[in-house]
Amino acid sequence: MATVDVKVPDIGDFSDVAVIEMLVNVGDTVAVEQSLITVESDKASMEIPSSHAGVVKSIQVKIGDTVSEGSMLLTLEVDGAAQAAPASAPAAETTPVVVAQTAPAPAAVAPSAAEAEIDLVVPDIGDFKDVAVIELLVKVGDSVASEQSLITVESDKASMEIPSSHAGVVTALSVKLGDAVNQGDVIGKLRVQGAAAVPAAAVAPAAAVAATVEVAAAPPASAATAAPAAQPAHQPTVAPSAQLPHASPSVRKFARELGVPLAEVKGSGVKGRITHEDIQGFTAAVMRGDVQTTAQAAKAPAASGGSGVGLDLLPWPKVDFAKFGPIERKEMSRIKKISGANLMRNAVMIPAVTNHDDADITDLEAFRVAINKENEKSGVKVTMLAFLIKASVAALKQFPEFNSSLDGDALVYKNYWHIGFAADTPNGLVVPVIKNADQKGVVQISQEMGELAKKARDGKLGPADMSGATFTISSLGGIGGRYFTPIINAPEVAILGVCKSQMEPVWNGKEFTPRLMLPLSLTWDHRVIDGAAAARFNAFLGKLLADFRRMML
Ligand code: CAO
Repeated sequence: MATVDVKVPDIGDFSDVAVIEMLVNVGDTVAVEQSLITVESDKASMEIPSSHAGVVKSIQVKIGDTVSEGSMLLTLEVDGAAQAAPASAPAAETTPVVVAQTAPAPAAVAPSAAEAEIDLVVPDIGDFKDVAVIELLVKVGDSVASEQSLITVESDKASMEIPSSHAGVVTALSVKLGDAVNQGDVIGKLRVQGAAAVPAAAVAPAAAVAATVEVAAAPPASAATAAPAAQPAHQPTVAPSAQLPHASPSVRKFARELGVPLAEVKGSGVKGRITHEDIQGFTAAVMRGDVQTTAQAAKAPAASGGSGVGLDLLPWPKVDFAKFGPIERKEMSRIKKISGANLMRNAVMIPAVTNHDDADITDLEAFRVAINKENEKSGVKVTMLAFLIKASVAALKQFPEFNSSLDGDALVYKNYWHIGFAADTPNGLVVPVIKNADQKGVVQISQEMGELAKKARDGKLGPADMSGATFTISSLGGIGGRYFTPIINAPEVAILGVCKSQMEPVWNGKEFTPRLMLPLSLTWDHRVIDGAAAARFNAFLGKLLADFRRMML
């Protein structure tokens, strides 16, 4: 067995593009032209194909790395025939799979009006002529966003998603599957409102529409020797290799966002192509328990004894909101999309219970105010949250299962105390982590928290700042509210929610006295923790906060 270094081929003007997806692992067998990684520039994403067939021996790049033409990607173990091909030449002959380009907005728009109907027109699609419509991605009545894909067309070399030039409601579609279209053809009509109803040139002269293009990789000359006989030298197919699922870039992206393994989805489109609906159907089937992904099957406990009934939920309601009044559609931020998927999993998969309690922080708050006054010049403000982090570490040491994680049927107890805190940012919620909080004082914790919160607001937190937490605190104390039910940040097993403290009359056995009471809401995973332990945890925490001297005991 010989080895071949696979490098980034000629990728045109793109240099220093970021690796956003690894499509193979060490040990995988790859075919010639099979996509290895996806890279993304500010204009396009692109799949980089393999110059040879073989088995992946080592991978030299990871997600987040930047690569250019000639960058080393991986080393393949190849057989004799493939080895005969020069190692560097085939790489230059492989064609990356381009997944997004821009083209000028083509729509001819009706004169200015509050509401108007415009033609949906095929934009400049380069040299492609008489390309067949292979997929209708919208139907009459659908609300579409500007640049949302409307149809997929396919030539003998490429498939391409034709985007909408405007946001609006589709009122007519004048093409059907199998029709051939060219640049300038009208494919439907769109009802647009407000500014969008003004002619496109007047609104945004430089407006560009994204045409998503997936170019079929032209097999290298060496493929004739290296490729199996069943694969002809020229395969006018959209997918980069027979081993990769046949799906358009937006469908691949959709599957990635949902965590759907594309290779396990059966395509119902033309030539077995996987459609948006196939991904939705697969997800629904997994949720119902009708289908199990390979990863789920591998993780399923041997003696689960489950009925496989699943959630069997109703489909998500589809409402044309534009029917009832003006609407505006905005993509959610990246952070919201990622945290949303995580929150959904945690909310659905964890049998969570929340215990509410109050801690008397009258003396602690007086102490906090006093030391902040003393240290006014230091620039570091000690926050209540820093005391809560310190007190939580003491409670976690007292009740170690709160600092554990589930691993199958075992509990992993962590002998380190890294505390995450939820931080509200303009782009959404993030959870930076104070590492080794047990080894830090309240002043240092306050200082680090200030720095991390600033980094969070500036969008500069790195993965290392947000990983490794063993327990999380979500404080809404600076904002308000009484109690809430925070969602556990898996694989942690508990989270403490804190609301705004307020003066309350508290009975001391003889009389009501005004005390500053802090509302605590502890959510815990009932698979790991029992209600009694949760009540004890809160009581212990309350005692520490009521008299911080207990921290020394
Ligand atoms: N009770 C009463 N007042 C409180 C308090 C509490 N529990 N906690 C903080 N405060 C006060 C502070 O003392 C401060 O008052 P001063 O300005 O008069 O000193 C003010 O509220 C603002 O505090 P803060 O929120 O800026 O600081 P913090 O250390 O308490 O919190 C941080 C920092 C990053 C956690 C916070 O800014 C934040 O983002 N909180 C939101 C977290 C969140 O969204 N959680 C929900 C997750 S579930 O969706």
